[in-house]
Amino acid sequence: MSATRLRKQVLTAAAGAIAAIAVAGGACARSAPLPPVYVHMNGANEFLENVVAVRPGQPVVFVDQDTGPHTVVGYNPATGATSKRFDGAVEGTPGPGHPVHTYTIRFRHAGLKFYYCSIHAELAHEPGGVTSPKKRPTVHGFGDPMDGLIIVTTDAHLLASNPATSRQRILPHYFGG
Ligand SMILES: [Cu+2]
Repeated sequence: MSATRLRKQVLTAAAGAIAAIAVAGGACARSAPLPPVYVHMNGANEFLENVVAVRPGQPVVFVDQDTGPHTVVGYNPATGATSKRFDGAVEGTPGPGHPVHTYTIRFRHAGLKFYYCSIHAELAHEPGGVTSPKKRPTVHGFGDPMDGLIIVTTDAHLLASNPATSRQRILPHYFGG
């Protein structure tokens, strides 16, 4: 075998090995996706886990275990503008034994993602220039506006602070559970 041909074979083998490592690395990354963080609506016109922390790219799954529909709309407290991308809606479920509806969103960058349900809350301009959700006057029985906050972060302490229910897709004792 000539030296040139030998070198070519070695290079080909090396390239193959590098490609195999790249494929294995990709497969490894895909085989361990970030588990979703769940936010539940289960009958009180509130987001049960109204503050959660997630990693960039980690899915947040809103689960409607209520009979009624809800929306999940991002807004900017500084400007009052609502988000075009963070704009979800979930249908209610008729009762036990029926499937639940969900809405999933991921955020690429770290930051604070405020949201509210436009059915049960409305945005109001506050003194000082901030906008925050208020309970809709037409919604009875609940004092708090239906809103929440997603903290997108890589901070391990924040990520470990999520309530235990945020790791469960379906909570028992509610519709769909
Ligand atoms: Cu709602």
